[in-house]
Amino acid sequence: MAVEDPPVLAYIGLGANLANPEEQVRRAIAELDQVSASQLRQVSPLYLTAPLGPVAQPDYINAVAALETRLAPAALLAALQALEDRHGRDRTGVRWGPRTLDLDLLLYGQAVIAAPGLRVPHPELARRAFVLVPLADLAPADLAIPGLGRLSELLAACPREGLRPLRASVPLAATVPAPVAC
Ligand code: A4P
Ligand code: MG
Repeated sequence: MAVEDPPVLAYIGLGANLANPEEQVRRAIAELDQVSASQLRQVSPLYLTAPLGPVAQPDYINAVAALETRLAPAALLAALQALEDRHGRDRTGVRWGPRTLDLDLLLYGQAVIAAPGLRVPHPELARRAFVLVPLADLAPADLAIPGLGRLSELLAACPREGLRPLRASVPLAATVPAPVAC
């Protein structure tokens, strides 16, 4: 297994909307710290977000974690997919359909990767408030997102619709029917 030296700071997007999503995400956060050659550095608050996708499905719980890792990108993706599998992830459904756990490699340091099975920065990152808002909870506002601009600029261009901190008292569906993509 390839090993980076010095370690790289990667940002991981977590999403779940099936089988007790909050528990799925909280457990996955603890499990990220167990990924080999990696240490969990920071975790955003959890957000309740309106689903983005082609089918009707429950609201999501989303968060972002900062993981310091010595794994190479492909090895890190494999570890994330193994973790999804342990959460019963069913990959046979429609793209952007409901899932027990989704772990996306959003950023891997300043790397730009365009391999068939791995694209970094994550291709949808700039269009998703449910990624940008929790990412901005952790990362500096002037973080450069390779090829896309500064985090603060992406955030300013993306309406904060369709998400709210998990503990907000009003149910999301009652107030935020709008899509979460921008
Ligand atoms: N892949 C390529 N690049 C990456 C990357 N940077 N990180 C490949 C992770 N995977 C990457 O992913 C499909 C393939 O993408 C993988 O085999 C991997 O090699 P998947 O997780 O199996 O399938 P998916 O998640 O349905 O597809 P995709 O295109 O990754 O979807 P997204 O972008 O993950 O979106 N609505 C809300 N509110 N919150 C959400 O979290 N998530 C999605 C899924 C849809 N709607 C959502 C949310
Ligand atoms: Mg995914």
